This record gives sequence, structure tokens and C-alpha cells, in this order.
Amino acid sequence: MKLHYSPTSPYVRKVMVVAHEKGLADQIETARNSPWDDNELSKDNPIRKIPTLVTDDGMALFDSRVICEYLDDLGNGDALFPMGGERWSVLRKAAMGEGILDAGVSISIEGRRNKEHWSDWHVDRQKEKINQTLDALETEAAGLNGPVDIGRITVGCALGYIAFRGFVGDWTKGRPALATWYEGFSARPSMKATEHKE
Ligand SMILES: N[C@@H](CCC(=O)N[C@@H](CS)C(=O)NCC(=O)O)C(=O)O
Repeated sequence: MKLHYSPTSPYVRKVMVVAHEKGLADQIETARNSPWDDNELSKDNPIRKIPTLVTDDGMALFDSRVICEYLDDLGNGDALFPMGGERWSVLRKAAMGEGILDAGVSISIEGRRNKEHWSDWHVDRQKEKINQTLDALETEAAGLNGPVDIGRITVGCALGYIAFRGFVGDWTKGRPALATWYEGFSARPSMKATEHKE
């Protein structure tokens, strides 16, 4: 399998955490292709976003949710996308993590525009979304304890990305339960192996 990736993409990190958890990481060949330049990524994904995974059958899969579910199906161990009653609380957690990621990446994109086009209004709205979701996760932090699943992985990657980019300063301030959970979760080998690097 080939993964179009960048070392700073939190969605790529989520996919690679899943690959490690499912015992598939060494089957993934990585191709570093920026979505901001014209390169072979466009051939595999018309939306030109990373992550994009080309399977051994030659099918290009995107976005990260689809890739994670594919790897979950392919790999070993317990399902990271459970079926049945618990599915919805797992997917809800994943959606909270994705919401933080989408807001954070949107702030990063703003930084790519010429300075005269930057919008404080847009950036402030995204920061508000991040802070509100972090507050909600602090309230629900007890529900984060438990076996690894796509909800916990996505929240873990979201917190790692917020810390890496520093969008909202020290996010642990005033959120002790979430900070304690993250400290434990980020010590997992899958999280250690995928830490962001510039
Ligand atoms: N919902 C997508 C988001 C992927 C995404 O936005 N990736 C960013 C890099 S972190 C990207 O490729 N951006 C390029 C663009 O927006 O044109 C997913 O989960 O895979």
C-alpha cells in the first residue's frame, strides 16, 4: 500500500496510528507529496488532499475516515470502529476530534494566504470552536478512558496537533482531566511512533 503523506498532517497521523494499532504500519510505503503543489497526488486523488492511500489492488482511498475504516477491516485485533450500541458514542468522539482538526487546519490554511487577506474574524471563530470542543471534552473526559478505538485515536491526534501548532496556547490550562487522559494516551507506542515533525 502507498500513502501520500506529509509529516505535519494530523489526518495522516490518525491513519498511521490506526496502521500501528492494527499491525499494518510496515506494509505502508510512504510518498511525501504536498497537497499544495502539482505532483502525483493529483493523479490518485482529484480533490488533492492528504492522506490518500493507494491499496495493493490499485484503488485510491480518501479521506482519512475511509482509510482508517479500510485499515481497521484489513488488520488484526479488535475493531476500532465497533458495531452495535457503542458505535455512536465512538463516532461522536471521533467527530469532536475531527472538528478540532478541521478548525486547526483551517487556521493553518489562513496562514498560507497573503497577509493582507488574513481574516482575524475567521481565525477567531476557529479558535472559539477549538476551545468550546476542548471544554466539552474536559466535561466528558471520564468517557475517554477505555480500550483504543477510532474516537479516542482521533481525539488524541487532535490534542497532539493543537499542542504542536499552539493555536490556543496551553490547552491543558483549566482542563486537568483531559490533560491527564492525554498524557496516558500519548504514551501508547502508536502515538509515540507518529509524533509530528516539521
Ligand atoms: N477530511 C479530510 C481532510 C484532509 C485535509 O484537509 N488534509 C489537508 C492536509 S492536513 C490537505 O490535504 N489540504 C489541502 C487542501 O485543502 O487543498 C480527511 O479527513 O482526510
